Amino acid sequence: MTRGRFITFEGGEGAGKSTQLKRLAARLQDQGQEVVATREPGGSPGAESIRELVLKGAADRWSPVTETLLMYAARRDHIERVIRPALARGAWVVCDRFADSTRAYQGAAGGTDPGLISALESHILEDTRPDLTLVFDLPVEVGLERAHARAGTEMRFESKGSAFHERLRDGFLAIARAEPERCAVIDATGSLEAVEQAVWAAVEARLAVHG
Ligand code: T5A
Repeated sequence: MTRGRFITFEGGEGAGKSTQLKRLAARLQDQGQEVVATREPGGSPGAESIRELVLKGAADRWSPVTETLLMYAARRDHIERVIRPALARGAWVVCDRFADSTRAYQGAAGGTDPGLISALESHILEDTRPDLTLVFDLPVEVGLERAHARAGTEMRFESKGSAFHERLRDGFLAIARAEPERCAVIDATGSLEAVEQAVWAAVEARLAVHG
């Protein structure tokens, strides 16, 4: 059985990832692929319990290092129970946020030692690495406006100041520059249809979608 493909969606708040992830999942299913659409933190029952802990409450409820450890505890459970089994049976896994969010939120924006994050990546991810990462980029104020306009999701990271969100944006762009073979930057300022086309173009160009 050929291993499936692993695509991650990354970017700041309100970038449009969740919306586009659903559209990509539907397009891949139309091509006859089995698709597992999932998210972080969360994606497995244990990791969803950790999500409740880490995303609720005051902005300073957890320190960046504690957040890093909670994200990685959730991520390991998600990898073991959902991502690896799906890839092993040949499914395409599309995941709303993954390890780059820890690098950007807890690392670049939060100040956690990059050495700790790299060590966790190598011990916890092992060979479960994305084949393609779509980095959704847009000005901070546009993303926060969109995030505030949609109801019902957690607010803990949105409530950090604009300097935090600027560091976050720079952090994601730095990851994309450092790993251009894995990452594609998507201009997230366009219409839903324009962004969908940009996502599909990146997926078709880099991964064998058909057959
Ligand atoms: N986190 C996560 C860490 O700190 N470290 C980690 O390691 C991980 C994995 C997750 C939080 O956890 C943090 C980061 C996050 O703060 P969440 O609620 O899942 O929390 O937050 P987000 O992933 O940021 O989800 P958002 O909903 O904020 O952003 P999305 O998914 O990028 O955006 P989406 O699709 O929900 O769209 C937002 C709004 O904009 C509209 C949509 O209709 C929606 O109303 N929209 C557009 N409007 C105009 N034009 C477009 N092109 C649009 N696209 C979407």
